[in-house]
Amino acid sequence: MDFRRVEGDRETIGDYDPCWLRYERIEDEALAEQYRKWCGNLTVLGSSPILESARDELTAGISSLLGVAPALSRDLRDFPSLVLTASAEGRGWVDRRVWEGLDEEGYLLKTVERGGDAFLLLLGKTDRGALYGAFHLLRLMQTRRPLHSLEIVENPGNRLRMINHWDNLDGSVERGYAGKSLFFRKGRIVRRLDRIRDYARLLASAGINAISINNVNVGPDECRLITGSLLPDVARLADVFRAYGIRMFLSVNFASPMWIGGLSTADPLDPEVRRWWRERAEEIYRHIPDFGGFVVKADSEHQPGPLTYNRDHAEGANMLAEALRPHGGLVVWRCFVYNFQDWRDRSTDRARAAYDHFKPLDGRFVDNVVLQVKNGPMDFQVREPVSPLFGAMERTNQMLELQITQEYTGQQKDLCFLVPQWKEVLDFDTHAAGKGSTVKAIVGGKVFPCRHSGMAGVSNVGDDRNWTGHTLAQANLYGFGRLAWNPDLSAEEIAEEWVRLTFGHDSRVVETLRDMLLESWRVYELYTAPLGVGWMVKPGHHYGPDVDGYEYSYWGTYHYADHRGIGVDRTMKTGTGFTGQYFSPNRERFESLETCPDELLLFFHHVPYTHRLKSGETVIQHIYNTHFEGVERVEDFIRRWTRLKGKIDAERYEHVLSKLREQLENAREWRDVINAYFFRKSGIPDEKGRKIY
Ligand code: GCV
Repeated sequence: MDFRRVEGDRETIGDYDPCWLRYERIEDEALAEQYRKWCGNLTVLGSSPILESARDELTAGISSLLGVAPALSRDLRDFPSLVLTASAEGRGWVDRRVWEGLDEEGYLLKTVERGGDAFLLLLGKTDRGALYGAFHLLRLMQTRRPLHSLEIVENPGNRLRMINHWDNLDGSVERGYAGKSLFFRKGRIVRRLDRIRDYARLLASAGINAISINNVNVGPDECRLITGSLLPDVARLADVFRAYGIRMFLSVNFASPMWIGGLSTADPLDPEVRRWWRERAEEIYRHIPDFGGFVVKADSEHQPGPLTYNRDHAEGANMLAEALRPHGGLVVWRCFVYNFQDWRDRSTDRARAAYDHFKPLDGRFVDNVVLQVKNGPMDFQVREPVSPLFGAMERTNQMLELQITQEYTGQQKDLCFLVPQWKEVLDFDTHAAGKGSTVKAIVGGKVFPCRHSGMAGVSNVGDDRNWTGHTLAQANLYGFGRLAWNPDLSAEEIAEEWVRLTFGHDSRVVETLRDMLLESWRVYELYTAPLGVGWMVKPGHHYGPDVDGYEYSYWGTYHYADHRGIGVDRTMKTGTGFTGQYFSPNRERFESLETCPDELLLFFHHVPYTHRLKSGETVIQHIYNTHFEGVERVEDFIRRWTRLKGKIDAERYEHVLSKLREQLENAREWRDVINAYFFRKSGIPDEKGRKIY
């Protein structure tokens, strides 16, 4: 495949996939002609690096889609057909209320009548809005939508729309399944920035506005990122992202004052420590004036933190926030903390940990701290309930953390489109402030008056030619960005949009791929851990089945399967009391066996294998049925995919086919291991008499 593209006056030759920014030539000449009328003369009013990016994107996209480059001008007297601006002149063409209704990153796409003529106005509230509007216009053409009579007003649903990388300075990526880091190689920052620029384009086109580039597990080497030794290079990366409206963040190690500052303590109340962080912040901002802030994993999985000094998370986070505050920076403090529980106590429940640690601190964090909460109380399992922390801290900024990289969901070998899962999370009603307090409303800042909130996704990107290991996993990156911009989009809309942008408009291709994506999370769940119990993965790398392979508990196993039954009793009545962390009526719904949803049954309850689900099946029969079905569904994916032969370029066709075959092997292994384990444990045969290995 030739990925040579002309972008504005620059030519980028990337030996890598353009993903959803392919801009393939529109073959319907009549439609192309209509588009040319609107895109032939582009006038740009104003100038800034971001506006230039928007202009370059329009120029490149239009040239590629329509076969002619727009004539560029800076003067309205040149009879533009398209005006790109965020300037006062643009405001004159719109209703005052519309203008005032635009958020900082919002935009308007509107057909404006002028003296018997008409032109298309692309007006951003700021330059960033104009850039998002440019991508929107290109998307309209890529998806073959009409451009006449437009009146589109868009504001982002989340203020922070962030990507978290878990990249290490040596070039490796923790939980990365797509090659090496895009940013780092052998202890240094990469020199060539053209691929980074294309990455920034991809992210901005999906609506992302913030990025942290290094792993939250920050080693001594990575501490250098906030020192003069690497900051000039970090600043080069920040420049590239800035031109696409993306602010740079760095993950920091709480013990940095000791590791690289020569201090004997990292106690957040120590004046020397505070001074050290203030000086670090000053130096960072000298290099990167719009630096976003720090992402911090503290007192979690061997990372140091304030608890060592008998200080709590609020004292730790506030100390860093104080250093960043004069510069407008944020502290993104992660709530993935489950250390300091007494694991020898058999009633200890990791699911309780984040809430137990953080809820008592509500109101104690300063307003440039945001707590970043994983979607579930455990760790990105194929199915878990929503974390009860959402909405539980009404005086604290909160954001949602999702995992785009597929650590527990097939590692970009298996197809698993995660947008349907994320939709369930976003639409979950916490009832924190009564009915309608959905997660999306909370992290969108609409329920409690928080200054900073939004969504972060752990990146699934590496330097593989197709960026994401599995080409179809690009849909997860795209889907995360689109949902962060607009959490009300449906999974169906996002899937179809991504397929059209990435694979074109052949109806068989669109339908097959869209449906495969939409089914894939459920299919993955069918052949892996059943009914919300989670894990059952091989320890360490977390791919493939190992029912007792849970490595995080003192007692080894956690699912409590014996010859009678399985599941974790997290009820208030007889279990760990975790259900009590939810607001009513969720608390009662999960507490009761009668109302607990089937798919989460084993997360909340310990039941005999003969327990009947709402579906009418027993638990054991459900396990057998789903595991046989999971394999059949992957076989069906392969059949459906092979019918697309000839309709998709050979490279991507063969690549996906080989991934699906690998997935089938994995699904078979899961089926056999899980079914055999539970047959032996329960002694109950499959009522359909199928062979269990
Ligand atoms: C970056 C899980 C992963 C770890 C990851 C951790 C986290 O435990 O297995 O690799 O560490 O989550 O989110 O901090």
